[in-house]
Amino acid sequence: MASNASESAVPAIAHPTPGDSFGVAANIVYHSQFSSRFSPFKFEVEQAFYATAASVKDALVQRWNETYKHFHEEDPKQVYYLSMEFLQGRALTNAIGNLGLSDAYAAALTKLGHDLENVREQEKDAALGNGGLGRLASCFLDSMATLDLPAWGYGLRYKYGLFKQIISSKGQEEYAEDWLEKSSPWEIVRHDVTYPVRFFGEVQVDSDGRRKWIGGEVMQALAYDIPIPGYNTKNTISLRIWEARVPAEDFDLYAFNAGKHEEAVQLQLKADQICSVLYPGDSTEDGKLLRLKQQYMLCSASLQDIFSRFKERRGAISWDEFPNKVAVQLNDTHPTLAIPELMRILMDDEGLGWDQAWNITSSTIAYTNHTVLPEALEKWSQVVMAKLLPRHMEIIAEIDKRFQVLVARTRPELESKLEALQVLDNSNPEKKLVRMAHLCVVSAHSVNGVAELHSEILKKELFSDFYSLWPEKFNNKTNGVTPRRWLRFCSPELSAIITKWLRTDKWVTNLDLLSGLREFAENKQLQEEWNAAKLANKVRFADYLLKVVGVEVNPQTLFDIQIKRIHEYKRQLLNILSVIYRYKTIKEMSPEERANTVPRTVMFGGKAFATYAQAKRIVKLVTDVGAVVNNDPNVSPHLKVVFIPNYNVTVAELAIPASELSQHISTAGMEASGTSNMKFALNGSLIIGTLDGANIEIREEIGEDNFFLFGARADDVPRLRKEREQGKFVPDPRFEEVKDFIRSKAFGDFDYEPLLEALEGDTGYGRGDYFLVGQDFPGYLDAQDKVDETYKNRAKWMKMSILSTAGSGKFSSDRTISQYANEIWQVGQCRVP
Ligand code: 4GP
Repeated sequence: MASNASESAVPAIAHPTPGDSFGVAANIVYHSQFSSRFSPFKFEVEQAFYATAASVKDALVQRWNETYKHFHEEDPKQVYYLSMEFLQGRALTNAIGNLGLSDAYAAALTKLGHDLENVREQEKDAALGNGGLGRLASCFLDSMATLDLPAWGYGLRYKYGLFKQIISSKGQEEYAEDWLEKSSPWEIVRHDVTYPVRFFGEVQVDSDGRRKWIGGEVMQALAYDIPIPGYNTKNTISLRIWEARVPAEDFDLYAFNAGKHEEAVQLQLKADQICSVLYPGDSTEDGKLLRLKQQYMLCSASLQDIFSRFKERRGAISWDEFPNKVAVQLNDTHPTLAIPELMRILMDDEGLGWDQAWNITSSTIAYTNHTVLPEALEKWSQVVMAKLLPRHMEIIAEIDKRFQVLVARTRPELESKLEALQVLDNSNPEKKLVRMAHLCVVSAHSVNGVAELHSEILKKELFSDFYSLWPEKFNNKTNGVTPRRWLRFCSPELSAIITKWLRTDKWVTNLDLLSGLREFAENKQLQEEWNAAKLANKVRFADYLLKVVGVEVNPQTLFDIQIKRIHEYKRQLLNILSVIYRYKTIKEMSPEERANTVPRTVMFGGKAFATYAQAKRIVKLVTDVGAVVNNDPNVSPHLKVVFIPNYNVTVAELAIPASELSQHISTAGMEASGTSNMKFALNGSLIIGTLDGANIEIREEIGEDNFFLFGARADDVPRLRKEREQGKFVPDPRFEEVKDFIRSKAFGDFDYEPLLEALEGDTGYGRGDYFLVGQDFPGYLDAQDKVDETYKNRAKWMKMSILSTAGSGKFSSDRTISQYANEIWQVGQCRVP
């Protein structure tokens, strides 16, 4: 019988859909019985979480299907965001918040004998990221969905993420973080979406001269989709993460049955390694190879997916249409292999010539730089690359060759610098390298930095000669953060106050409206409400610290927080040295003088990269100082020092709303942007900081009177470093005093000498205190004094706090993403009706 369209269409399923709290409760109960993996006789909090998540997922999947159906029908240009990291955190609060179902879910759970607060605690953070770049990617997904952009995120599905940080008497220890232990309730495994991914092998030339990459090791990439709902819209997009695996036909059953068990599962083991951890150690050759495999897995699978979608929508393909339908954004250099991979597919698989393939590739690809730190600018060995990806190495070499020709032809005056500019670094014949950032800059149509200062540094320093070649490629996109997660949901009390005073909740999607708070900044009533909300957030965070970290902190003290990756340039060391100075000062005070100080709780959180010894020493110093200070009965009522272990998105969601002062104190010119500075300011936390990254723009927006500024300017840093090297620097006596105090073993006998020496001698970067801690120390202490003075004047502090929030409108990722969409991607809205 001939089938017609209506017979073959998928029938609509009558699901218990969440609407009112009764419907929601019924849906949760349904999932607790039919789709949860716990005993049906119990309905404990963990089961309640999984059933709730499954119920929310119903709503998400429905919207998600409608969204991609709509995209398919409308066929707009789509953007693909490729990133090795997505630091998603928990999803439940955000999902029900964006769906507008928070109240319905809270009420439904109450009916079922549970409490939404406790239920959400059950969720593990999806920690598929390391730091700012990964969290930015997650904020961007939220904004892309909210702005109704036809978009996809692409990443890898690491089994263990980065690592779990445990603080012991040895300092930081790393353990595998098993976020998938009980599986993630949000993922949809897509057995219908798999692609082969090849490694090694060789390049063969056909009789017609076409090059073909064959042989080697072929694995399979399997897609998992995580739905990303927009706020106040049906649009729900996807974060598609790939898992490497081996199809059954590659399992060597003969070898296995012949007793060669290990041999039979070799390929599976290799596949498992690819998706084990984010940033596996790369000090060994194997480690390097593994990282490159991860990067290629991401690029190859994602591009095949993009091609398959492009082809599906276009019968007779005009390849020149490709850039009108596809925009690919590379989140830093980790997905750079997308460039030669796109060239390879277009030339070898689709038969295009070099010029056509190159035009398509460069009009499609855009690159964001997130750091100027030399050690983070990836360089790969040409030998390793040629072995693992022989065809890609050929293409990269050809790109390099053509780049040299172009420079010789158009800019002969640059020829003396050519070696330093080339994609291939052949300066050391023993160690020839590929400069991934140069490959991006040469190939992409857009290169952007993430804050104004950083983008200027890219143009004037890091990529200055490229800038002179292609000024039109370079642009700035100051970062932003999603106001949903970072204010509306993490601080409901403050949000309610904002909505009340602005008489609208439209600020949640139009953050500029926050400026309306300015006129009330001195209003006593608002100040009182503001203060009460901040205090409630402090109490909530203090409860968490007691429960999870086991430290008691007093919510009446000034909450001073520095949370970010531990790095010398971020200068947690400067912070802790000033804390030590404060400790000494308080210790030497009379009881009357002590009573007059502003009591503070100084909190640190962040992970030190597993192989970064100096950063780990900083963690150890903070915890050692905490142990002494917190146990000193004379000082601890006035000063406490807390290291919050295993800093992650969930901790940030508690810490940021509770913070009154936050530290963004990097050496000027080194922090590309920073995004936690934006989250803190948005939540009314005052900033103590340097003129670095986005601090500069934040200060402009909230007003310089509302920012505790100190430190050298980026322009002065090179001269100051030179003077430091030449021995012209005279340290402040207080700086010397603090170092001597550590050397006196006041904080135990751990060997801090390498840390202290780096403030004087060789840091490994060059001679002497490269991060200018000594230089900025006195100015920092002065700024801290100003903080104390200001805090004593509550009305003034509250006014500054309100003005910080009021001035944060610019730092919404909605603004950032609109700029990417209009100025780089040329992608417009596509809203599900
Ligand atoms: C970070 C930068 O360090 C930070 O300043 C910036 O805000 C963030 O990217 C997002 O743009 N870089 C990284 C990294 O996370 O791994 O390079």
